Amino acid sequence: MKSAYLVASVFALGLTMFSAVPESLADNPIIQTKFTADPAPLVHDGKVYLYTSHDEDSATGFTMYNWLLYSSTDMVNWTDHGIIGGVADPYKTFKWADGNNAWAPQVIERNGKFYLYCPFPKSGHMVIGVAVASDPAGPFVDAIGAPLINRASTSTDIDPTVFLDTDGQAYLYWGHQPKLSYVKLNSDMISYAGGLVDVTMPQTFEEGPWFYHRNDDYYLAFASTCCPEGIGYAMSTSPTGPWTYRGSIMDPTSVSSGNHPGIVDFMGTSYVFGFNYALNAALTTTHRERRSVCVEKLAYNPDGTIPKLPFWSTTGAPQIGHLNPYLRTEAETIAWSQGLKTEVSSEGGMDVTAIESGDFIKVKGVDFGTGATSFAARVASSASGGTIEVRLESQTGTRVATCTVTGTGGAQTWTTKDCPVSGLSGVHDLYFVFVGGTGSLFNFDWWQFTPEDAAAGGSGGGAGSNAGGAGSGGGAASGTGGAASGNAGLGGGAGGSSTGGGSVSATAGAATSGSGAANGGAGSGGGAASAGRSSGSGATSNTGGAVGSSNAGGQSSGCACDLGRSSGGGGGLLTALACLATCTRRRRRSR
Ligand code: FUB
Repeated sequence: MKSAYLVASVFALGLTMFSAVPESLADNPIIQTKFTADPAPLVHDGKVYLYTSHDEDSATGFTMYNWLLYSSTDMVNWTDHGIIGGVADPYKTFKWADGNNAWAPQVIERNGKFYLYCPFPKSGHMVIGVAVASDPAGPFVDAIGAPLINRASTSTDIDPTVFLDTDGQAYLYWGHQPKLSYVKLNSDMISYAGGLVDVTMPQTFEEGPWFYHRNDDYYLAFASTCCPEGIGYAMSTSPTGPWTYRGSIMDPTSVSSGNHPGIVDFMGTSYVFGFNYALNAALTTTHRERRSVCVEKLAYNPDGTIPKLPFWSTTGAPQIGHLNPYLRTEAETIAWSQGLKTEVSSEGGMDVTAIESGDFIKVKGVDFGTGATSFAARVASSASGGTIEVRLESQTGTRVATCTVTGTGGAQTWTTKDCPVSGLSGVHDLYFVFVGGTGSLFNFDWWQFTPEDAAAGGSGGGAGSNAGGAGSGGGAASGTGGAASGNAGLGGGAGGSSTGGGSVSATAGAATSGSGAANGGAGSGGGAASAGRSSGSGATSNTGGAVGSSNAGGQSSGCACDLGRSSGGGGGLLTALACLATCTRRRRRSR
């Protein structure tokens, strides 16, 4: 896979380097460290959780053993949460599975539980299993110890899509032509009432149904025609049809064999996910099932129909907001990368590994505000290390920091390197360019910048995290307090004290393994910010974190925003903005 990324990145850069990019856009495909397919997005707690199937690096046909999870708060920087379930050891969620073909999954939340529906073979035919977790990042546990859908008589029981209607009735659709089927799930989500219903298929239906509701219409999007596959859709006024074919969301193209829709609304915008073969195609003209998930903005006509999109672009969807570099960010939060892999970190969550000289990570749309003074990187090296060059806008852009990493005595023996930064303010695409000798240089777990006003003393402590895990303090007033960053997935950072000696309201997050919480500093007027709660393996919580930071420092007006969440990420941006607006109004009134 390593060589694949080198070539693929050259391919992608070639496309982007020579074109003016007016706004911060994602790079499609959105995941470069693994081959991913069958995207199933879930919006939960201010974040998009993206479940995918996983094509092995060696795949020619379908070679698939597990399901992956990524998350984002801005649609361009995606945090890797690793494997969340599978059919083969060491991730065998379903002990009775044959052990291969972990195909297209979908996860839905109901009453605080997350249900993973997924197809795979048992006794030689495809079945659909269900697993349950109390956090979107798992761990997912086999819910019934047997298939939920099990018909030896057909090979069409694949690609489940699950939907919970406003009346509380949940539906599970699935299928492959010539059969599209559904059941009505019971409220426990792990059993169903009545029989299996086979449906008259919408025109061009091939596989990969995605069932959802918008206004008064029910939608069934699907991989259409074969092969190549585009994305078609049908609409109905009833969750059980009849389905009327309404056209193509994306026409098939000869450069791509498969496709598979996943559609969500997030922060007021609709998105469609699917996949292409761009990373594989950059290496070879040979078709191999090494697929890569992509995303685009989706629109609706006034009558609910969907204007057709071109095939997956190389730019993807626009970024929502900016990433806050003064909050701890997992190194595996990536807009684009070259040559890298990820692995489970001994400190919780994932880390970036297989770093060789010339590899890089791009993090898109990072807002440094008035300026940064230093850069901290959590690193480990069983070799002699190397250098992280921090550059702006491109791999060869202006270098604002150089951080030398030395051997730490082990690939999971972590240390934090602090390095000075110069000339860094405003919004930039950030590049971590890795330089050194031959072979693997070091592993990279997380990073964080320190703002200018943190050293000078300033307005108080921000909190939260771009990537879950530990929170971080913000600027300290009067030279006290200041940043505090915890270990991965373990603790929250303390907020700084405010001018006049406001106290730090909380200094640690939840201490359960793989979880992190961060609370912002309290001000002399009693203001407090609490944000960036996350759980699981380093779930992204940029929204919460950013809000914590924005609301950092006790304000003399005594305004408080509590944006904590019980699981899985930061507070909702809209809630945060409303709170911040209220605080601002109060502060203005108190002047
Ligand atoms: O990824 C394996 C299979 O290929 C899926 O289940 C289908 O939708 C197609 O994408």
